[in-house]
Amino acid sequence: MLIKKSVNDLAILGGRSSFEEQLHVGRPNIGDKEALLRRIGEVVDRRWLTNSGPCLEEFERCLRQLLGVSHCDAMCNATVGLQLAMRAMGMSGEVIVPSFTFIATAHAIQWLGFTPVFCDVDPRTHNIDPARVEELITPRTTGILGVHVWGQPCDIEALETIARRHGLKLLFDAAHAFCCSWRGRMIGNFGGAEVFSFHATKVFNTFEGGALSTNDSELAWRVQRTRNFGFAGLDQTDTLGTNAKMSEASAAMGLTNLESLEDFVEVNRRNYLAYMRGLKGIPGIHMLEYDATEKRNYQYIVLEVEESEAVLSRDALQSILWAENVLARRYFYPGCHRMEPYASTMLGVGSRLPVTERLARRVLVLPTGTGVSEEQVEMICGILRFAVSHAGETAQRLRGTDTAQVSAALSQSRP
Ligand code: T4K
Repeated sequence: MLIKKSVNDLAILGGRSSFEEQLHVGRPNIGDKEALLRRIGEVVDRRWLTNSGPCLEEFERCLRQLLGVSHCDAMCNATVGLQLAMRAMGMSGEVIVPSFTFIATAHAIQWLGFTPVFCDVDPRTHNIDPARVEELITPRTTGILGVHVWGQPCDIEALETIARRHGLKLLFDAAHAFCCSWRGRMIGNFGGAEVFSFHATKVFNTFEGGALSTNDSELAWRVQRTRNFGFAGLDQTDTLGTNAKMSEASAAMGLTNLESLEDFVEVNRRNYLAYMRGLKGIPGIHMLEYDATEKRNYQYIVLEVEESEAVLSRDALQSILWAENVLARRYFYPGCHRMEPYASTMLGVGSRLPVTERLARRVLVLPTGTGVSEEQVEMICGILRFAVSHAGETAQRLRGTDTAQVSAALSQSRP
């Protein structure tokens, strides 16, 4: 292990990087390669590559069983899954959504020609704040799109109450929450529907992919129709549809990765505990704690940096880590409301989103997953501890360095 003895040993100040290879947030977890190749070989031999083949049917059966839900339809990705869900649920006009989420959530609404109305989040959970939802409801509001950020469920009960009281549809973006529970029941069972992402960077991936789960049979039927161009039979459509199908290769990856899902979560949990130990007591570094009494996938290691205590800003710490080849991410900087096409059409919206704005300045997400070992976690914690314990000198030496520029330059070196 490379030991930093003076600030000159920090890679950002000319020292050697702690890691030879870059450590990413969201390196894919991949199960048994032999099993995957065998399944893909069978797909090729069958010459049945997509359109509800045997792999997809088996995969959907496994998903329903795992989630304890009556319908779970695999999709090409979560973004399109959210669009299908909103259409099938009859949303229109305005949809209330947090700004502290990946841009896909807002874009899914806007893509349908609806208006995302950005709501602030709870500073403790980073999830949509039900206390702020009601004040945003107008005669044009038709739905609430909650996001289970970092795999921590929203305040489902409070959102259900508001939705019921105002006759609104309730949909959950569960992109982060596969294999998580709320009050002992699996995510996938709540609201009108929930949408998972199985993107490469998620705890469980199908290369690209996602799934929509619901206990509403009519809704599921509409989603199945629209997923496949609206076909009701050969040469016959009965509604507007799109192509949101999952291929057999993706379903084969899904079946294979399901066999290792418990291992993936266990590795994440071990890394999470190693981070907890390693970061304990570092001034200004606060790690998000998961509820150990519920199922969690521990896919995101989320820090909040309090600059007044750490003496280094979140951005400075990110640049320090990047120079060491630890590609920490500022999810969800700068907040959807500050990204286009929203920033220029929703001027001033930030003033009603103080928590979102604060989190966008403070949050830093660290690498985990099966591509990261506990020893590497300890090294990452060691770098952060060293930087913060030498914060005064480090900050002084970094003065005049545009840390954003350092990160931008380093990002060019990505594969
Ligand atoms: N709702 C929420 C709340 C979401 O977080 C997301 C996606 C969605 C909806 C939409 O789901 P999908 O439509 O994608 O199913 C990443 C993911 O691309 C995105 O799926 C995810 N959220 C978001 C939180 O993170 P970026 O822009 O940070 O991705 P990128 O390409 O920088 O990948 C992250 C790191 O992962 C890279 O540093 C390298 C590594 N990586 C990535 C890929 C794709 C690999 O090592 N191998 C790979 O194959 O958004």
